[in-house]
Amino acid sequence: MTDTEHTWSEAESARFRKAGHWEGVTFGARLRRAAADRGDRVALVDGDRRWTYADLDAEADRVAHGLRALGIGRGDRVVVQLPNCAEFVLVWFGLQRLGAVPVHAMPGHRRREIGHLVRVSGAAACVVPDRHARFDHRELMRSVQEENGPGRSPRTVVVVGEPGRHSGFVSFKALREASPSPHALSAPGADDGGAGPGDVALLLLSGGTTGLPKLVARTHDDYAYNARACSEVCALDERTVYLAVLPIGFNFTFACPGVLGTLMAGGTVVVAPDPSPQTAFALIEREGVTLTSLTPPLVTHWMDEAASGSWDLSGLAVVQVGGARLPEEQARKLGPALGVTVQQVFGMAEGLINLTRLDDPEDLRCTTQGRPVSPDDEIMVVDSLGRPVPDGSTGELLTRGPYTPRGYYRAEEHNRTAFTPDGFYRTGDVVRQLPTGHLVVVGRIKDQINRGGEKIAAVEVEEQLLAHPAIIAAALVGVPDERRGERTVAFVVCDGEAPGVREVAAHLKGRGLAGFKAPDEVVQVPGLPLTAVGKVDKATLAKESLQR
Ligand code: OOB
Repeated sequence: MTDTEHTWSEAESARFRKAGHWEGVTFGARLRRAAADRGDRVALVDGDRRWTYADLDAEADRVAHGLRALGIGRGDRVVVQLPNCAEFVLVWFGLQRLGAVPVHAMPGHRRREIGHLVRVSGAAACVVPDRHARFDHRELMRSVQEENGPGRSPRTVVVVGEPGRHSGFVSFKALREASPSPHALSAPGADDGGAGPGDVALLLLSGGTTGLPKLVARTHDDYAYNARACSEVCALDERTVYLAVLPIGFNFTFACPGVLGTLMAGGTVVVAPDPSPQTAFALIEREGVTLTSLTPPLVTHWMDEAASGSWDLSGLAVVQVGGARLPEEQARKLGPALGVTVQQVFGMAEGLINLTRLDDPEDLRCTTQGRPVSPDDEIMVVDSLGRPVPDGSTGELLTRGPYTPRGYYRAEEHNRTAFTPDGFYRTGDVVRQLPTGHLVVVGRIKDQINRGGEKIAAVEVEEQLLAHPAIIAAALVGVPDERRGERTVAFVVCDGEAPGVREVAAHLKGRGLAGFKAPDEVVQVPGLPLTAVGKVDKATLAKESLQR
């Protein structure tokens, strides 16, 4: 199987090229051109450190040179698990320069998620911090290597910070300093390792509904279009200063329009080391930030801090909110509270991005989740039998288009049900489409919980709950929560007394699961209710938990 098997047919590709969506330029080549066109403009800011486009280009060469010396080359996958820091961007472009493929991991991922990413992608290397949020990522890498057996992947670990005593771990500093000079790579393929625009440029992690998360392979052509289409809707230009508040590897932060959209428009990306309003507001003042993106749970904190009146946020023009449904009331308050235009973003790692337009009437901006960014995004709203519903009725959203690949990466079996035979992705989201084309997200049919933008596949957690000696049956359910939109409740059937929330969290942590997947509440029940066809009746469980 080739990695580009789930991309578009030759006829469709020709259509997207002809329409001008796909420009036929790799990310490595784009950076080279940007350095030539606007080398002295500031591209990236992290604390006191600044990189112009020329610096970023030279840095990509240095990193590429160092990685190449470690045996990494075109097509190799490299898991990047870094917190918000400039190194994420430097490593990302260093990999692009080699034609290698970054796999975007989240800082909160642990042994189970990282081990899975490494195995599915067949990663040659991982790039991690030494420690972050009181967690030692070197230990995590060591246990992944151990789990995969002697000599198994990842064979190389690059550490931003202190590599420690682990043999074979390389420091990022040493790696980049080993380069003899900037522009050390020699032609041909000096810009992108000889990668083609239709090749896979990166792998994104899907929110997931299955026991093990799926990966989405995005090509240079499609992902650049994703970023550019969003950037056009947001009217970005060289004056744009984007603040990366959410995890930088999250598709929303990275390319909707985010980091890539800003760099492609000639603007400046500022990295926020944490999402607190205090940190962000200080950067907004100092750097003249014009655009940022948030998930709904951050909105309240930001409004509270803005109300203190001690910050000058006058440069900030647009705040995007997405990843989970933004309640209308908050949408209406946020604009005036921060003195900005609020833009709703309904997107997915699988492709399709919807944005409210900056000049949409206020009602549309506050009550809808936007409309597709590309004129060639196809939308279908269907009933449970897959038949289109009448206009304006609710149903499952299916989509196909120039930046929505036709299948998950190396997931043949899952693809048979996740996509229709004619290539539409079944989002699992229940929506209603207005005559203006705007979508309103009203619910979900996929077995996934959206905890304020953090996606949790119920089965993944249930499988691990069953590994607890006292738990006989388990169902993870999302119930409404004021702050996060949803919180998780684990209903468990036990032999004897049920473990408490803390014990369950410790158990899941011991199983290597990311911390945000631990249930917010554990409820013991004598048995799980079943539907007429014998599935666990999660709707009834959710209702019961509300009545408690
Ligand atoms: C973003 O991407 P993912 O892959 O973490 O999650 C996608 C899912 C969607 O299928 C939907 O269920 C939910 O997250 N979602 C929203 C939403 N935005 C995403 N549900 C309601 N309202 C919204 N505004 O979450 C993502 C990727 C790119 C840009 C923005 C978000």
